[in-house]
Amino acid sequence: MWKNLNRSQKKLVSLCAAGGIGGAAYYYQQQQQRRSVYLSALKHQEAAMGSLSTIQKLMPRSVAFAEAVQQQQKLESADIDWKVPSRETMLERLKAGEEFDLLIVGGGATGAGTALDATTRGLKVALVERDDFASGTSSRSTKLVHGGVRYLQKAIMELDHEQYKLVVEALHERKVFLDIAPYLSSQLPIMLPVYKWYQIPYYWVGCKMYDLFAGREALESSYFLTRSKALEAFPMLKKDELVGALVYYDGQHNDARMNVVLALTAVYHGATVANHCEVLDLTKNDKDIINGAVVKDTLTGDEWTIKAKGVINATGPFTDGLRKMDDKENKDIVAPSAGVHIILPNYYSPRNMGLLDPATSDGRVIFFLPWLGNTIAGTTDSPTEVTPNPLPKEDEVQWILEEVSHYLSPDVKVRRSDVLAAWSGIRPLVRDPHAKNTESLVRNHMINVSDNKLLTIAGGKWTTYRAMAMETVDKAIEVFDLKPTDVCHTDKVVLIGSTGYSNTMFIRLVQEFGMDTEVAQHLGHAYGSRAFNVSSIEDPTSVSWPNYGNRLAPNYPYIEAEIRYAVRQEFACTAVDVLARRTRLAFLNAEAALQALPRVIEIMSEELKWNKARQKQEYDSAAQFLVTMGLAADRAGQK
Ligand SMILES: Cc1cc2nc3c(=O)[nH]c(=O)nc-3n(C[C@H](O)[C@H](O)[C@H](O)COP(=O)(O)OP(=O)(O)OC[C@H]3O[C@@H](n4cnc5c(N)ncnc54)[C@H](O)[C@@H]3O)c2cc1C
Ligand SMILES: *[C@@H]1O[C@H](CO)[C@@H](O)[C@H](O)[C@H]1NC(C)=O
Ligand SMILES: CC(=O)N[C@H]1CO[C@H](CO)[C@@H](O)[C@@H]1O
Ligand SMILES: CC(=O)N[C@H]1CO[C@H](CO)[C@@H](O)[C@@H]1O
Repeated sequence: MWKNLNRSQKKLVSLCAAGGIGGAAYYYQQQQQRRSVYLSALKHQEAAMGSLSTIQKLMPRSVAFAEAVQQQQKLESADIDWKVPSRETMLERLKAGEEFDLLIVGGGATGAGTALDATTRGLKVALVERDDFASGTSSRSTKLVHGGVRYLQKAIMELDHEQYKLVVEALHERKVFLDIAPYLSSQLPIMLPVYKWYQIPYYWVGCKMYDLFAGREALESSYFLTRSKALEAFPMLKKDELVGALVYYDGQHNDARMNVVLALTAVYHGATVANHCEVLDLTKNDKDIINGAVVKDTLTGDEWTIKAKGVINATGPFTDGLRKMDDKENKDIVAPSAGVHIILPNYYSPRNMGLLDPATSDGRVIFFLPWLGNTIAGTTDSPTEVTPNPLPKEDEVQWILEEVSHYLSPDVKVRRSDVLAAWSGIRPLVRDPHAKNTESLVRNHMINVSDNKLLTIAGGKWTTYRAMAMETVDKAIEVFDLKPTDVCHTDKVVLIGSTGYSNTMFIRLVQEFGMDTEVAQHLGHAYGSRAFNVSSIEDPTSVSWPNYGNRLAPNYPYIEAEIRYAVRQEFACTAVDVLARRTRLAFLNAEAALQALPRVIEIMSEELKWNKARQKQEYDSAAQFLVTMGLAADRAGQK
C-alpha cells in the first residue's frame, strides 16, 4: 500500500504521523496536569469546601462564568417575573420623537446582537426589522455553533494565520454561546467517515487540533471509531471502502428562537425593538450626515421618522440596498450565494449523531445533522439574486438527494417524498469592493463607515454574532461620539429563559402539567425556565382532556399554548411568525405546517381580534410562504 502512494502522499502521511504523536503527547500531558490538580484538590477537600481558587484552576471559564451568573442572578432574578412589553408600547416609544443613541436597521443575528451589546453598555437603542426577527438568513442556517473544521484545514495545511485566528475566535465564541443560552443550544457529536486508511492520521490530527485550539473551552474530546463501531453508530452508512471514522464535537442551536430571545433580552435591558417595521429612507442633517430614518409599520402602513445619533445597517445580504440609499455610487460589497438545506425524517440521523464529509469531490461540504427530531441535509453553494424569501430550486434539492445517497448503503433508497421541507438561505459573503477577483471573498465580517456616517456591518457567521456586535458597537461609540456607561460584557449576559433553567426541568413540567415527556422536553429546550409560563396557559376553547399540552400537529411536540405565548410575550404578529420562527414547524415539515395553519389562525384571531379579511390574508400569505419552505405549489391554493 505504502508503495502505491506518490511522493506527496507519503510526505503527508509521515507529517501527520509525526504531528499525531506530538499532539497526543501534548494532549496526554494536559490531561495528566488536569488530573493532578483535580486529585490534589480532592485530597485537600477544597473542592468539597468550595475553595474557589482550586476549582478555578480546574475549570476557569466555567467557574468565572458561574460566579458572574450568580451575580447576574442576584441582579436579575427579576427576569423570571418580567412581562415583555407589547409591540404597541415599543411603537409608542419609537414614535415619541426622542433621539436615540443608535438606530439599528435589521433584526437578524447581527442586528439583535448589536442591540443587546449597545443597550447593556447603557446606550439608548432602537432596532427595527422590516419582516420578523430571523426572517432573513438567521433562521436558514445549518444551525451549527462551530469553529469551522473546514477553515482549520486551511489554517494547518496552508499555515494561514488569518484562518487560524478565525478558528480560535469562533471556538471561543462557541463556548460563550453555549453558556449564555444553555437551553437553546447543545453539544453535537459529528462523525467524519474515512475511506482511505492513510487518511486516518490526517483526520485524527485535524480533530485533535480542533480540540486543542479550543483549549480549556473545548467541548467533549474527539475520538476514533473503528469500521464496525462506525457502522454500529450509523447503520445505514455505505460499507464498502469505509475504514473507520472520527467523531468530533461542535455546538448546535435553534437559530430563529435564539434570534428572537436575543431581541427580547435586548428589550429586557432597555432597548426599544419592533418587528414588521421597515426603513424606507435615511434622513440627513445640513452637513449631509445621517441622523435618522423614515420607517414604516408594514402592518398598519404608518410612517414616521426616528432620530438617532448614529444609524447601523445590519441588513445582512440586503446590505447593498441600504448602502445605495446612502450613496448611489457605492459599489456592491456583498456577493450573495444561496445555500439550500432539506429536511429528512429522523431515520437518517440515528443515535443523535451527525455525519459530515468535509471533502467531497467538488469541494462542497455534505452533511446529515439531527435537529429537533428530524434530519437536516445539505448544502449547496451557488450564486444567486437577493430576495426576501428565496425559493429552493428543484435541481438543488435533487442534487442534495443525489449526493447524500452516495453515503448510504444501496438498500436505503432516499426518495423525493422523504423531503419534508426545504429552504434556501443567502450567504452574505463580504467582498472588498476594491478587490478584482472573487478569490478575495472572505467568510469573515467587515465593518465600514461611509462618508455620510452610515455604519455597515456585514458577513460573519451566527457563531460569532457576539464578537461582531462588540466590534460594531466599539466602532459606533467612536464614530458617533457616544457616551456609554459600561464596558461590553455580553459574554456574561445570560439570555431570557436561562435563569433557573436546568436540563432536568422537564421532569417538573411532566409532574406539574401531566404533559407527555416529548412535549415537556421540547418546551424546556425552546423556552428554558419560561416553559412553565407557556405550559400554564390554559386553552379556553379546548374540549379534550388534558387541558394542557394539546398538540398543534401530530408527531411534533408543538402545543397550542405556544401560539398564545408567542403573541403575548414574543412579538409574534403573523401566522408565519408563529409557524416559522416561534415554533419551527414550517422548517421541519411544510405539509404539517399547512395542516396546522387554520388552527394557528383561529387562535391568533382570538388573541389579536382578526376579522375575516385578515384571516384570509394570513392564510394566503402563509401558504405562499410555505411554498418557499418546500411545500408543493399546488397544495398552497386549496383550503
Ligand atoms: C446556508 C447558510 C448556512 C449557514 N450556516 C451557518 C452555521 O451553521 N453556523 C453559523 O455560525 N453561521 C451559519 N451561517 C451564517 C449565518 O446564518 C449568517 O451569518 C447570519 O445569520 C447573518 O445574520 P444577519 O443578521 O447579518 O442577516 P439576516 O439574518 O439576513 O438579517 C438581516 C435582516 O435585515 C432585515 N432588513 C433588510 N432590509 C431592511 C430594511 N430596509 N428595514 C428593516 N429591516 C431590514 C431583513 O428582513 C433581515 O431580517 C449560514 C448561512 C447560510 C446562508
Ligand atoms: C412565569 O412563571 C413563574 C413560575 O410559575 C412565575 O413566578 C413568573 O412570575 C411567571 N412570569 C411571567 C412573566 O408571567
Ligand atoms: C431603507 C431601505 O429601504 N432599505 C433597503 C434595504 O435593502 C433592501 C434590499 O436591497 C431594499 O429593498 C431596501 O430599500
Ligand atoms: C468600501 C470600503 O470602504 N471598504 C472597506 C471596508 O473596511 C475594510 C476593512 O475594515 C476595508 O478593507 C475596505 O476597503
